[in-house]
Amino acid sequence: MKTEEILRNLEMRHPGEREYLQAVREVLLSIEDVYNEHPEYEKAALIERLVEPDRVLAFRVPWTDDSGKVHVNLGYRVQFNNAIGPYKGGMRFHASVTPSILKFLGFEQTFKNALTTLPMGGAKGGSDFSPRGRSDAEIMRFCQAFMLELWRNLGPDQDVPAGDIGVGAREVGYMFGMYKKLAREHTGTFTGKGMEFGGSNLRPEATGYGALYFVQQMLAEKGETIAGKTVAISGFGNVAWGAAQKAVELGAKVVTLSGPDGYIYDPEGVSGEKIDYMLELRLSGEDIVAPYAEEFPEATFHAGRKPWGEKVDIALPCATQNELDETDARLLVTNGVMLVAEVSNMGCTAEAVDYFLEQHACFAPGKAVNSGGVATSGLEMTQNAMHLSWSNEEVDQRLHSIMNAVHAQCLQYGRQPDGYINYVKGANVAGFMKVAKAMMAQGIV
Ligand code: 2IT
Repeated sequence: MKTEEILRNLEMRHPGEREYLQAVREVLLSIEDVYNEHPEYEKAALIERLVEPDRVLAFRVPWTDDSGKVHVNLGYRVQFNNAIGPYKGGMRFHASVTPSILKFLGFEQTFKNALTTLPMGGAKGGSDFSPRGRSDAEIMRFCQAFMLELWRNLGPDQDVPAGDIGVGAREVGYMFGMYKKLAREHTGTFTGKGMEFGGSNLRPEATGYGALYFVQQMLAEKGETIAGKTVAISGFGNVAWGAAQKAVELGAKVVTLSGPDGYIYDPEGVSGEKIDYMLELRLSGEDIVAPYAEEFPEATFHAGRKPWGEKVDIALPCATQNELDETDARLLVTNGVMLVAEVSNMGCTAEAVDYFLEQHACFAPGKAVNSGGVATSGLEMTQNAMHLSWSNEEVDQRLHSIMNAVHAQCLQYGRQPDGYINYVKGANVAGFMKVAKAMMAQGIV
């Protein structure tokens, strides 16, 4: 593959789109070997077609705040690839959202969704709107204005959004409500819906639970179990919450959480009411973790710092992209970390990932580890299409077997001749092969 040439051309077309170029580079380097075994891919310009989104919808979103002031935000939907199913992926509302970030997320989503074994294409969307400090009424008006523009491009067999950072059940509810009114249909066009109107049991917990099921598999490969291990978690949102719950349930001790303001270290472990308190922290809308140490004085707050300097057995980045860099990776390895699993999308910088792989550390990438979230969204789509609802146990059992299948695919393509499991390569090659075969079968479109 002319990897460097493809990347250079991409960089010329999309200068400065750092996160997008980072995600594409990682995948292309991983798949070089298998790609070279298929000369027909080159003739079909498969890579050139795969790295560009099918389309990017961009629009302005005008809305009025509680004082009557009008604001204009930017809204996007990146419909990346629908070779294996309808476009599927979350919406992110955060001040940092740019086309580059949504393109990286849509690209990652395409491979992640392929790994889930379910028929879902890849997409991502969102806005640079920040829900921080906004009232419920303001958030509703923003969601409605956003949908007014986007609704025609969505549908249960077309494009099915869900949540991501800044978009939870409340925002999905407001967006779905407006969609339903405009489209005059009640279908599964969003996932992560409320339980009363088509949501799936366990969807809120699924990303974190699935990540821990995946971690259990990684540990089992090493002849280890999670019971008694100490765990550093970053973030305190929906994903961190589910991960903390399941880690504690499996007998581990979660000692950190973090926010944009710093991290908390709790030597007694984040469990029970402390996990419920994470929901309160989130509801405050302030996006800070410091109040945890006031509520639970045994914990200490470390302003402006990340939790990766703590000595732990397992590190689970659960906050956002590029939150763990090479310095952090070196610290973790020096402190004897046994396993690092990205639960956030592209949680580690490219340099951190390279370092983990060089060190033969037990490391797995977000597109495999966090795929339980979108997989359960896929289960929500199935339930909606069948007009029924599965029990907690049924969804959990399906989620569990999907995570085992994702892990098995990583082993199939990631096991190196020396026995080391390169999960990055495994996930990228497995996801790529499925999408590539579907694209080849469907001709030049
Ligand atoms: O990054 C992700 O996989 C998500 N935010 C969930 C996407 C989904 O459609 O459930």
